Amino acid sequence: GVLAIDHVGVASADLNDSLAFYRELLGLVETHRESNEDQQVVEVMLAAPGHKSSDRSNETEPATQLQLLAPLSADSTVAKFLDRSGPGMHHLALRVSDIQATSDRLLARGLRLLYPQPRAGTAGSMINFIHPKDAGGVLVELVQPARS
Ligand code: V0V
Ligand code: CO
Repeated sequence: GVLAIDHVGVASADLNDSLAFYRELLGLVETHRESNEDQQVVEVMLAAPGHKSSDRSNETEPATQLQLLAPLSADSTVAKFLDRSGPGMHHLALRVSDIQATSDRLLARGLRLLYPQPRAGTAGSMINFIHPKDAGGVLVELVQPARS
């Protein structure tokens, strides 16, 4: 099942501008940066500083992050998004324990996944996406993290 909200993806036309806003002005902390050739994006992950587990939540999952996305080429889905919609919220990523099991359940209900098999996501994760038309207008990413 779903373990947590893993990240929120924001499409950026200028990573330096976005980092000036989220990192310098608002104080989020950069945790990871990677180019994903398959997706043709550069992505920067940011987290809130001092995120701590509370006794109440008994939380064991890592914090939800912000994923800034900039296109590596005009072929990138993010380039197309920026052309059509401009910068802004792009996708909602749900962390799952077993992406295959979750995918099978969604496919059995007739929802469309974008890829027949999971593909390479950030930091060794496996990712797939639910078509926004089958998810209330939101591009929903499923992400199964790499084993730590
Ligand atoms: C398009 N649509 C969206 C959308 N992008 N709705 C919500 N959120 C978005 N981000 C709408 C669009 O307005 C259309 O609605 C409808 O979906 C179908 O559009 P389309 O023209 O047929 O399709 P495209 O060419 O706009 O492509 C949309 C999809 C594409 C979702 C198919 O963006 C895609 O393949 N995305 C998956 C890969 C991806 O997003 N990679 C970047 C993140 P109307 O106008 O018909 O009503 S990579 C990442 O997150 C990584 C690596 C990670 O986390 O590890
Ligand atoms: Co993502």
